[in-house]
Amino acid sequence: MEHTVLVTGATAGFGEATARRFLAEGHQVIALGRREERLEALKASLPAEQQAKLLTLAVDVCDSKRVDDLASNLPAQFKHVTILVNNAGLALGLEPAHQAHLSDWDQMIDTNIKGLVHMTRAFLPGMVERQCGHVINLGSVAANYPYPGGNVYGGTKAFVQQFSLNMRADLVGTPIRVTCIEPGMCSGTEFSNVRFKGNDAKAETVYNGVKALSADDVAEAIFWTATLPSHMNINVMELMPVQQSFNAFNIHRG
Ligand code: NDP
Ligand code: 8X3
Repeated sequence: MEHTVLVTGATAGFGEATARRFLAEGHQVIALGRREERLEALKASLPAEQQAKLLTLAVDVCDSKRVDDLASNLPAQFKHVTILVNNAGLALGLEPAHQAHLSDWDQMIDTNIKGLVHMTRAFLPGMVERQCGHVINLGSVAANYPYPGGNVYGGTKAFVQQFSLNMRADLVGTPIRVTCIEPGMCSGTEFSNVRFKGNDAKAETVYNGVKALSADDVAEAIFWTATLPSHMNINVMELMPVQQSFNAFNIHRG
């Protein structure tokens, strides 16, 4: 089946790689992001037959009015979205909770939780009506393993996991699928550049000596999940580089 895949945060990282993956397989893609010039560059980099299957929309997922109206304002060619990839998201800062910036917390909650929820509410009714759809949410290992400075970021991703599972509970009896993809350390995206607010040298050090996941690895996981036989649902997929694992409990002895 030819899908129409809406990917949020398609101007960089996982979202861009996911858009490219689905386009390369002949599917239609609606690519969203705030940076219009990146969307234009994505389109310009594609062969003509893929350009014809790509709709780019400069949308801030925190603009709830725009998001709520999105589904009813799509051109006819793209209006039946079959896969929604809620990927737009960010971490800001790594300070402990008592020193973190409240504005950073607000932006993470507005994007990773409220943006994702509004996108879902905008597109899910059409999927249920047409009895066809898959919502794929980008969670994180940060939902499952606390780490210092992860405070609100990890909290938003724990929300994404539980919201995904609760949607599965609501949608049983329909063919609609819901998946939460939870990557660990991934390099080659703008995630750490954004977290460290443009301090690219600091962002680079995060990945020193590690063969981390790549955006293409995550796009592959998303594509695989989305193209499994229709009776199969991946509820949660956690993936890490082989060089990443867990830590022992941190005991402070007084
Ligand atoms: P990038 O920073 O490379 O990409 C993030 C994308 O989100 C960009 O396209 C950005 O586009 C978009 N975005 C951010 N805010 C908004 C907004 N308000 N409205 C619309 N789009 C927005 O990050 P990654 O690709 O690495 O991460 C993608 C997702 O995966 C995020 O949800 C992240 O939390 C999660 N993740 C990342 C991991 C990693 O190690 N990289 C690991 C686990 C999960 P623009 O600025 O143009 O709007
Ligand atoms: C991104 C991975 O470990 O930086 O979600 O939180 S981590």
